[in-house]
Amino acid sequence: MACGSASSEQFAVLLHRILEGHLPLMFHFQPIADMQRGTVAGYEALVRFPKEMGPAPDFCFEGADRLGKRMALEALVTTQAIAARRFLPEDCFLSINLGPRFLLSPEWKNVLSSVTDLGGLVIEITEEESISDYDAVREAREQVRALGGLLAVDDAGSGYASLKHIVEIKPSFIKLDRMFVRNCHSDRAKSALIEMIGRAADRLDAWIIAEGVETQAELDELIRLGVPLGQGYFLGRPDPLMRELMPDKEEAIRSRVKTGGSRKDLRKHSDMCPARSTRDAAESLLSIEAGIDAVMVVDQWGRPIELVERRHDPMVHCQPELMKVQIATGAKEVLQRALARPLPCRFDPLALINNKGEFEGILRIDRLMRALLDS
Ligand code: G
Ligand code: MN
Repeated sequence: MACGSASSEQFAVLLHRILEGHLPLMFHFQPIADMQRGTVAGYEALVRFPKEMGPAPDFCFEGADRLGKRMALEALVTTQAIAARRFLPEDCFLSINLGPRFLLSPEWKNVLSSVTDLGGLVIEITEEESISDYDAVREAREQVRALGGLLAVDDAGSGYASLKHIVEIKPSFIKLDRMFVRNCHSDRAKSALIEMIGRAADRLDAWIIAEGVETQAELDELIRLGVPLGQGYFLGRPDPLMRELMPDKEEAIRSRVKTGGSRKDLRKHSDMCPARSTRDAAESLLSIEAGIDAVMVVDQWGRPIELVERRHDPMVHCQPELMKVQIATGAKEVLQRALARPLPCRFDPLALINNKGEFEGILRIDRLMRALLDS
């Protein structure tokens, strides 16, 4: 048996028909909820093979592997998943699954050569295969970033390798394995671990996505711990359509965030700041608008690159190393990190970014200090 209920021969025939484009692939989309706002932040695309091949996609990929067709199958699935971005509601990202071996394969390079951008795409590196060449993975991460995409480490904590993946790959998202989430409200060891990984994520400017949220009690605990994103049957099942959250789930999040008083949102301490796509354009805006004292240079996906500020001496100052922070990071944590910078840039403003890595505003050290003193 190659996979599920099909015989080896049947499986090989079905696989061949898929790869030839004669049998369509289906996707289901599971919402990933913003656990501060009660909205959908993104969707994970989950491939669904024809029923006769068996129920679980993993078995089908393994079956394809045995036939020497895994890379071809991953290329097809990935290409179609990337194309599904056209169905995305505004301001949402699409998360797709990729094995590390595929990420380093010529087949992936081939997929990349046929796309012009990866804006709005998150690539989850799955944990089932080990990685021997992290340099190559970092290079692939940079290629993805240069095209506007972001990387995630999937199922973090499920095997010894995934923690190593986090340290080595420094992804933008860490998907916390559902093993940590199950009963996190009643198991202090689990909530302590979630908190610890959350703190590590803040330092990496990464977002945590809690997987496998199945109950209200788990959701409440995750919100209390300040986990920014969540996914699971309780919040929404995989569905052929990219659906919004049910109103009762939206309310479940919003009411908890209000009563819990744990809402971490740095936007309330931030200042608006115009953005331009080149340093020249930023400097010229400063020279003509006397009322503006800082302009952010952003890339084509709106991600901050450098801040150009009006100063008395010298007249214009460009930060060598811009510090970026996520909206849901605690103000105290941010200050501690900012003040650990070398003296010449210790008090430079920080760039606030959302979960797509886009620039939201600047954070000034004096405002943050005042907010903490007043709290
Ligand atoms: O490893 P990965 O996170 O990509 O796994 C996604 C799988 O997890 C999908 O097959 C999806 O159906 C399943 N899944 C999604 N939400 C939940 C959940 O709340 N509980 C469990 N047990 N499985 C889930
Ligand atoms: Mn996944």
